[in-house]
Amino acid sequence: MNDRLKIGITCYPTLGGSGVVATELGKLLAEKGHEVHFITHSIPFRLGKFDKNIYYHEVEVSDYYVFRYPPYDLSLASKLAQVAQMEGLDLLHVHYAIPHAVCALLAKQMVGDHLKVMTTLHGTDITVLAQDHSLSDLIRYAINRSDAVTAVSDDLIQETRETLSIDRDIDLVYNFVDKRVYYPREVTELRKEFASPDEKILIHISNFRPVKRVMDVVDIFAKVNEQVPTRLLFVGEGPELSRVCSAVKELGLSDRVTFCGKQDDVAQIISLADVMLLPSEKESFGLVALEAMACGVPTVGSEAGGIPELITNGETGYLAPIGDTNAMAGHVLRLLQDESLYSRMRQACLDRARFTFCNDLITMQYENIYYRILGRE
Ligand code: GMT
Repeated sequence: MNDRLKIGITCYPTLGGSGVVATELGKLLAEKGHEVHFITHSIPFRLGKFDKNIYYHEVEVSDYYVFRYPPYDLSLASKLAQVAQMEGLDLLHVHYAIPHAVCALLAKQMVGDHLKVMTTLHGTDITVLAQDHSLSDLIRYAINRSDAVTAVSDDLIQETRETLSIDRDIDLVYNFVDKRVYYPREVTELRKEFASPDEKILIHISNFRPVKRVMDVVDIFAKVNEQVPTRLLFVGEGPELSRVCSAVKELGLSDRVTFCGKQDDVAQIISLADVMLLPSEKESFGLVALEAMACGVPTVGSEAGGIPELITNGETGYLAPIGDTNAMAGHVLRLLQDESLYSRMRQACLDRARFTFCNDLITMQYENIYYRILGRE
C-alpha cells in the first residue's frame, strides 16, 4: 500500500444495498491497512467482527424542547467535524447527497479545506428527491461542492446530469460483492426443505417498496408455475408486503410461496434458487442481481436504470420492458427448461461477477480516487 489513509464513512447503516456497499468497502479498506471510521446513527448491520482498523462513532441526536424535530443532520455534521479533528481524518466518504454530503460539507467548513469530501450517489437522491424543487438546489450544491463524486452506474450519471443540469466530473464506480462471501454455497440438504427434486425455485429480495414492483414477481411466478412446478422465496420486508401476501393467497399459491422476512446470510438463500426476479420500475444498479450472479444464479428482470449495465441480456440473465411480465415469465421458462442454456448462463454469471464486479478491483478504484483528491497519486 502506498499511503495509509484515515477515512470517515457515513451511510444509512440499516438501509439495503447502499449500506451494504458502504460497510463492505470500509471493511475491505481496513483489511488493506487504512484506518476506517464509521460515523452513523447506529452500527452498520454488516459490520461483523472486530478489526483493529475499524472504529465506530455513534451520532446522538439532541432533542431539546425548542426543537420541533430532533435535528439529526446538525448532529451528524457536528460529529463528522469532531471525529475528523480528533482522529485527523484525510477524507469523508459519504453515501447519498442528502443529507450526508450536505453534512460533510458543513463539517469541512468547520475543519478546514484539507478535509476532502467524496460523495457516492446510489439513486434515490436523483430519481426521487431531485424531482422535488424544494430539494433540488441543495442536491446540486452538494454534488458540485464535493471533492469527488461517484455513481454506481452510467445510467445514474446521465440521469444526474439531465435532472440537475450538472456538468462536473462524476466517476463511475460499480458496486461489488466480496467473492469470499458470495459464491455458490453447498445447499443440497437445505434445498430439500423448500422444494422437491422436480421443482424449481425463484427468489426475490427487496425492501418491498412500490418501485420494486413486487406484484410483478407474483405475476411472473404464477405464469411460470402453470407450466413448471415452482416455488417462490421472498426475502425482505416493506410497505408492499401485505398486498403481496393477499395476492398470493387469492391466487391459491400460499403453499408454494415462502416469506422469509429479513435475512442476514443472503448468499446461502440465493444459492437455493434457480432464478432471481428483479422487475423494478427504477434501479440505479440492482445489488441483489449481482449477489445472485456471484452465486451462479441468473436474473430475469426489467430494463430499468442501471440493470442492463449489470445484466448482459441473453448472457447473464434476461431483461424485458418494465411491466412486461409475459416476456419475463417466458424468459424464466426458457431458462428452466433448457439445461445446457442454464449451465452456460450460470458459468457466465460466475465469470462476470468475479472479473468485472470483484471486490479487489472496485476497492482499488475507490482508493485511486481518494489519492487523487488528496493530491497523493
Ligand atoms: O433500492 C432501494 O430501495 C435501496 C437503495 C439503497 O440505498 O440501498 O438502493 C439503491 O442503491 C443500491 C446500492 O447502490 C442499488 O443497488 C439500488 O439499485 C438503488 N435503488 C434504486 O435505485 C431504486
